Amino acid sequence: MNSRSSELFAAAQKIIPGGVNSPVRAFRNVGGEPFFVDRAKGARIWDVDGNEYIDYVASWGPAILGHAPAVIVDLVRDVASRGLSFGIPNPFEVELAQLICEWMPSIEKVRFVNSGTEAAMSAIRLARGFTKRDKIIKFDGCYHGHSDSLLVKSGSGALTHGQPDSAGVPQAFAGLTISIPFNDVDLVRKALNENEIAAVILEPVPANAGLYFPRENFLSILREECTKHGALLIFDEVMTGFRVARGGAQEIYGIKPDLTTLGKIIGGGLPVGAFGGRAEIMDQLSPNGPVYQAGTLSGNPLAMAAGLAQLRELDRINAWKILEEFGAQLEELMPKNDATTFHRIGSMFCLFFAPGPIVDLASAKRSDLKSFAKFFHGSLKRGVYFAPSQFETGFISTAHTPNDIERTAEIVREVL
Ligand code: KE4
Repeated sequence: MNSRSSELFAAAQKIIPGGVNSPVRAFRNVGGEPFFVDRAKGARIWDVDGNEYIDYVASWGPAILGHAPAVIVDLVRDVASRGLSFGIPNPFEVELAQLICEWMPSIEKVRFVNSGTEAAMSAIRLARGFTKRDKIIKFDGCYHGHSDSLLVKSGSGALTHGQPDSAGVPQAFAGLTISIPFNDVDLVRKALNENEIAAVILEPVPANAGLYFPRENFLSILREECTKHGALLIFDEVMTGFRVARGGAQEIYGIKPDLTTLGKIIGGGLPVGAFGGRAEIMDQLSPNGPVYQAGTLSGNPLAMAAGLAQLRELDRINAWKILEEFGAQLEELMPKNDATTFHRIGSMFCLFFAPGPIVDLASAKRSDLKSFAKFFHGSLKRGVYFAPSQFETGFISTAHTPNDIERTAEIVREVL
């Protein structure tokens, strides 16, 4: 019985909508009540009632080295003692920017913000300012944070105006976004032919509707088509950036987007986002150019230091090799049956409760959510914490061990 968690949740619900500060945490997709965290270390989380879990949510991506890695905590503690925020340039901003530009050559200049939402929102405004066009294309199932232009789903006529994907988004706004099924090259071509498009934004490896992959050549066709039509190609690598490879998904697929959005890992767990790309585009940003964008805490020393410590450590231990080994071990041990489909890239994975192939939101939505919910709670009861939604992705960290993964696979087999 999670008494302390229940008390806290009851109190939270009185003063915080849904008792949470981000909807997915409320367990609405799986039923039951969320637990409240007391502390976390490495691959482990303990809730306020003393229950211990092997964690595969990793704060939705940032905890790629596991929780509270000394290399980050020690540096943040030291930097904090010299001031928490200045609103004045500090050396860490330059160092982290240099590292990002070095590891992601498509990024010639980068600007830091405080969330992935802010990064995507700003990148869209920049693309509109640079191209002097208003319309954008996104893909059903791809999530780029909650800015109005991006909370849009396919319109009635797939290629006409999008429809709001949330109350409060004006139709006038949504109408400037065209949302298309992922992997549908013909519809993208048609949309680009029939409209003046400022940008095409996508997660190169969609991980917000469960995890699925671009079809052969999908990304290179997008690259060609955007170039042909003068639309900017924006890769949202908030999740995949520095996780699936040192240079992100763009390194794996060999595609150079015009702009990239980043977040999560580059903040080491502290609030962060970033967007960057071709210098001629980025120089349209204030104070150089006419596209305004700003932020009190953008580039703050704590998030910059935490991000630097995390990225440097990933490089020092060649984390991507370790993460690939752990991911392959989990995949190898996962039960194979025709009722479920297991997708993985590096340390990102998803177990769909649906037969394959799963290539877009529509196919992901065939998943049996009741079975997923039972799987989630069965695993949680046995000490394994997966994302509380079928439409999320799991993350392995370098702090997991082969034993953790073996234990996890045993529990998954038991629960299934
Ligand atoms: P934030 O504003 O939540 O920092 O980032 C938005 C965002 C942008 N782009 C991608 C590809 C993302 O995955 C996200 C945020 N991811 C979700 C996890 N599915 C955050 C979890 C949550 O909303 O609580």
